[in-house]
Amino acid sequence: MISRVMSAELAEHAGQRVTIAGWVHRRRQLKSVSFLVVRDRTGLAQVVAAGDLPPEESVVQVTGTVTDNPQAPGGFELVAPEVEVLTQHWAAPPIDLYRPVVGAALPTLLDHAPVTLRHPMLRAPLEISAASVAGFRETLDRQGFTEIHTPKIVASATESGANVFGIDYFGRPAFLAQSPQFYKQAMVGVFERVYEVGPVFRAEPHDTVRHLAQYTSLDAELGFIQDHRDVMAVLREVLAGMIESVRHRAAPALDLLGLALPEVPDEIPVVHFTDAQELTSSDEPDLAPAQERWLSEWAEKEHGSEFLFVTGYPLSKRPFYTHPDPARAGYSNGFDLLFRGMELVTGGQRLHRYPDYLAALGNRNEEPGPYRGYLQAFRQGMPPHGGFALGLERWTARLTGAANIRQVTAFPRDLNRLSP
Ligand code: AMO
Repeated sequence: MISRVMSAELAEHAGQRVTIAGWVHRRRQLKSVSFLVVRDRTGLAQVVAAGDLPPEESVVQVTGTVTDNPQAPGGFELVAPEVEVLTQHWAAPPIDLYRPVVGAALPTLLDHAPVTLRHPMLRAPLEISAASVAGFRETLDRQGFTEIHTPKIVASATESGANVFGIDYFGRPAFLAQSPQFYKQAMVGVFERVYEVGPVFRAEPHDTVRHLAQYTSLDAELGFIQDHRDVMAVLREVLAGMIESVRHRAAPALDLLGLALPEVPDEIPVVHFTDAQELTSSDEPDLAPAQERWLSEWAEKEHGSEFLFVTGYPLSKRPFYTHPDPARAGYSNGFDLLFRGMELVTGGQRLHRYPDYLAALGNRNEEPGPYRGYLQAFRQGMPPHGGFALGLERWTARLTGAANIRQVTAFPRDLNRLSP
């Protein structure tokens, strides 16, 4: 390992001779003096240099004396430097990484993602995303959940067959998993409480600002619940834990983007689907994006909450594994969580008795055959259970105010994009 001090730690080394290493973020050659700004994973460090400076995005190691200068990033800079180029750059970066990104078209940024993601403003959402996942894990670990890893090559669709990618699996038809749904349920029979952070795949036929063909699903599933409200209570804790983790782990990213984190109310407001319809004067069996936006604004106005649960979706609009509402025929114990105008989470209570699964499939004119592997879990006793899935990219987009989910996804996959 190259022995070095990080740019964020310069203050601790005032007056000492230290070595830093990173990328040339910017060079500025003025008449009498030159500056080299070096970027490492913790931030930027200014070097007062002389003579020819290596070009932007070269990798350098600089040894110099730490001196205070209120105008330098972090209030300190390196003087009397020895600059060593570790790796030359081979081409100029497609955009200046030291200028604000305003004006650069999203396709250009995405086409050059391996370089443009180095931009501090484009990197910041990914730091927030990483901190969110750490908070998700931390919260559930504390509550006795076990992390699982389930196959992404599967034999059947879980979330209806329409948007599933088919693949050739050694000559047999197979699918890319749309969700770890069946496996997380099966693993409730093993661990009682499980979660997974992993990629899922959706052959979304439309080019929208909130759909990707591959996204990261934060899934949880737990047994021994009364009904979906127990799942919603766990989700509330998870959201609070994710936000706390972002506050602590991603403070520089929050500062850089000038973001305020949302408050999770002790009780997230809940509206039943039928009331949501009435509020939005709709008789459609599902909520359209415009209705979700309206309901979110309503929750903010009426309840001062940026989060809103919508419960009791019509059973016919939810996947076959959804538990019906025992008190209201035709409605389910499934819920969505809206956050800042968009569906962020889907969850609910599941069926847990084997005959109920056979009946639910029968009602949808589906054969149990393709689900045989899944249904095994229910031939043995399964506790009443439920869970949820949160779309990580949607979360990060809502937190950072990104209008398009692609702005917060390192290498998005969509209808048109397979590279880089
Ligand atoms: P659902 O299909 O609603 O539910 O997905 C759960 C959450 O995943 C996100 N999401 C997406 N994000 C980006 N691109 C997409 N194409 C996309 N599709 C969905 C959303 C959504 O709320 N098995 C159930 C979950 C469960 O009940 O546990 C499921 O997958 O944020």
